[in-house]
Amino acid sequence: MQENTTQIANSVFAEEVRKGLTDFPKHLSSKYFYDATGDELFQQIMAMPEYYLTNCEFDILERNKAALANLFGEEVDDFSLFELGAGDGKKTKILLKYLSEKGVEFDYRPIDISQNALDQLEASINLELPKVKINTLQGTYFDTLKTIGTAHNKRKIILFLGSNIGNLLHPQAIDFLKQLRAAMNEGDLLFMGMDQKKNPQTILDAYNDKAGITAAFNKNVLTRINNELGGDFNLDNFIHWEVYDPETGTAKSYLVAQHECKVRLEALDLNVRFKPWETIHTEISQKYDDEVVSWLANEAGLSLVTSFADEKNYFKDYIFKK
Ligand code: AVJ
Repeated sequence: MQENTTQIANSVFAEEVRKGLTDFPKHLSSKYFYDATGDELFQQIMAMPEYYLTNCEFDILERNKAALANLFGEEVDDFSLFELGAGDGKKTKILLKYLSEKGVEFDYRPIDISQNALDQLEASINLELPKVKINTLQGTYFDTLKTIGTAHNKRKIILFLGSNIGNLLHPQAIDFLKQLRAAMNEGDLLFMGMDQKKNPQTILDAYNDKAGITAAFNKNVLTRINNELGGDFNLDNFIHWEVYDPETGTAKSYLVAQHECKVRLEALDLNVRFKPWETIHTEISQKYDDEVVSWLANEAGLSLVTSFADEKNYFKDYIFKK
């Protein structure tokens, strides 16, 4: 079963890579950054001083945990806390700890694409917060939304932290929010972290750190292609490049070929040519403001309940209802 799922996942990866590298201009999806190495690199990114997002959201949760516990538990005696893309749960543990110390009835249902991440999260929760009832679910956001469903018999609080939604272009984000809405009942809440527009230099620094961790993270997609699809990308021929458009709030990551080269992808029986300075677009990290957030919510049929910001207004967590 596990093997089967892996094979299907591999063939989706293979076909998306074929499509992306034969398109013009070339592109690869940022969801393929995350294997064991990519997870580790992302942990390092979250610990970098330039990557302000994590600290900001950590502060927001820390300072508002009591208010959040009230909102989540309001008028119900039990609820389920779902989390999409839970990762290591570092930020969520602030809430889990507070709720469990206050004796609030709830269960925690983290969802992640990585079974490895879920296993580690479950082990650490059992150790650090043994009173928290945890139920892990492996899968993509889209698969698991169906599982979350409207049939769930308790109030659902759906957490989607870290501005993970920023990987989606607005039309995709609206579509995703619509699917979330469809999984919600009256009274359910969606709690979503969304990184804010700010000084463009601050954003560029966060996505182009001096130590080169983000560059290594970006190039990890090429390493995966080399390892999993028999590729022979020379990583040194590619540079990490970040641009930010302050008008649209879109940060974009590229890998840029410094020299002409030919890459062989054995598993796809495919040869790919790069001209000098040809690009592969690998990620978008969208930045928001209140107007854009209201527009997205409105398009998806969600309404804004309230929001929480850090002191610098770098980052906001929004609460939506159906
Ligand atoms: C996990 C999508 C929120 O876009 O900020 C970090 C990923 N990419 N540095 C982001 C990422 C480069 C991150 N998200």
